[in-house]
Amino acid sequence: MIFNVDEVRKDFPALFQEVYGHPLAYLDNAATTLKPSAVIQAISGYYSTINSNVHRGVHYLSGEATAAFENARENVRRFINAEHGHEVIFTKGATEAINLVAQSFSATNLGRGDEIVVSGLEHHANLVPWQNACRSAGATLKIIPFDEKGEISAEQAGAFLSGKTKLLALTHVSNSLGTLLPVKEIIQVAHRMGIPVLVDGAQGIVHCEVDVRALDCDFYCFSGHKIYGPMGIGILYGKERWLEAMEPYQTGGEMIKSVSYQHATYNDLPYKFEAGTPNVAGAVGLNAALEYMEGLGKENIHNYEKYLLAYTLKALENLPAIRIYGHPGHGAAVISFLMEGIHPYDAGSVIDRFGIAVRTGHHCAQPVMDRLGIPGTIRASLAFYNTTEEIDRLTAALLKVQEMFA
Ligand code: 7TS
Repeated sequence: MIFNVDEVRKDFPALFQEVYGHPLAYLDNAATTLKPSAVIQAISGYYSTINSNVHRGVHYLSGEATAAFENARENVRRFINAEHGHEVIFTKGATEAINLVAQSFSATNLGRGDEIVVSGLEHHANLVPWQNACRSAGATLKIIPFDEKGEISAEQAGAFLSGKTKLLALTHVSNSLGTLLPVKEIIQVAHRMGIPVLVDGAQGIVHCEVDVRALDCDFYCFSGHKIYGPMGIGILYGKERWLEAMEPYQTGGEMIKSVSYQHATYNDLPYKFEAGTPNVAGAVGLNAALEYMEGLGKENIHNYEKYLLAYTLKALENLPAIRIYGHPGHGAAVISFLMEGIHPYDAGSVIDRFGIAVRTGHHCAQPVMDRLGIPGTIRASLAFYNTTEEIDRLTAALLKVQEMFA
């Protein structure tokens, strides 16, 4: 394997700490990833020198801040292969990006009797905003159920679309079960019916090669902090024609062209959707994260993650009385499981004492857990800095849990 994980780990200072006397094994990457030094230095460098507002002053540092911010936008554009830089909107995260579309798109496109369709696998961030949009418009929210493997086929998805559907919103990769949805095929089905599609890429951008033009999605969003960048910055990609036709999400400074006491005209894309002082340090940090990933090679990263996922699944499958939820065959590096007769919270607290960070609970996907008839799961989510030794420590801890609760 070309990927030298021991070398890569040196780039992540947070890995070198002890928790309860054990070296940290961080397996909660779907919640947020650790940051490489390059990102930490980029943020610190921004505040140590440039630290100016964008698009405003004529002074030197303001120009530097604007250049850094717009350079970050251009690199995000390239990273996801968007056609135009102005199709890339900075938000504070995936949640804000989805709320932006749910409010602005719905304001002009959603009416009484219309329908929004989402998948049954969604994180609350791609469900609750649509519940609200439908309630406000008098529209109906329809849910595409997932099968017992946690999967949804393009055919199943298509059956829920109709002439009433105004938008389909679905996740690229499920954060609770790890399922990788066939989004490209689903988008083709929706487009044949003239229905735009929003893809929640909060997990997908991390584990998949994302090309928004090849996918032909109408919207794609993600959070910086899940892709080794800082918290408080995220991206909404939208096709120009949709963004042009949408109302601003928030109003105030930056997003205007001219203002009188009674009226305002709005700025062009992307600024129309970026009211107020943006998170410039966040954009600079995100840019550093994307450059860092490209330096390692996205393909190398994804291959190593696949290897680690296969290793983890095998290790877990070999343990007694364990049930894995979701279908590992079409999964990304997120594994949800339960141990027979043991509540996930009990297991999680014991595992924590071994310095192993996993998430337990409903993973902000309560309807998924309801559908499975379980209170929650234990979730191990992997990143390219994790090792097989850490997985071995996890399985040893799980055996301990079983011993304790036997
Ligand atoms: N969509 C998906 C698929 C997610 O996994 C998350 C966060 C979000 C949206 C929201 O992202 P945010 O950055 O705006 O909060 N998922 C998780 C998780 O799985 N554990 O903690 C956060």
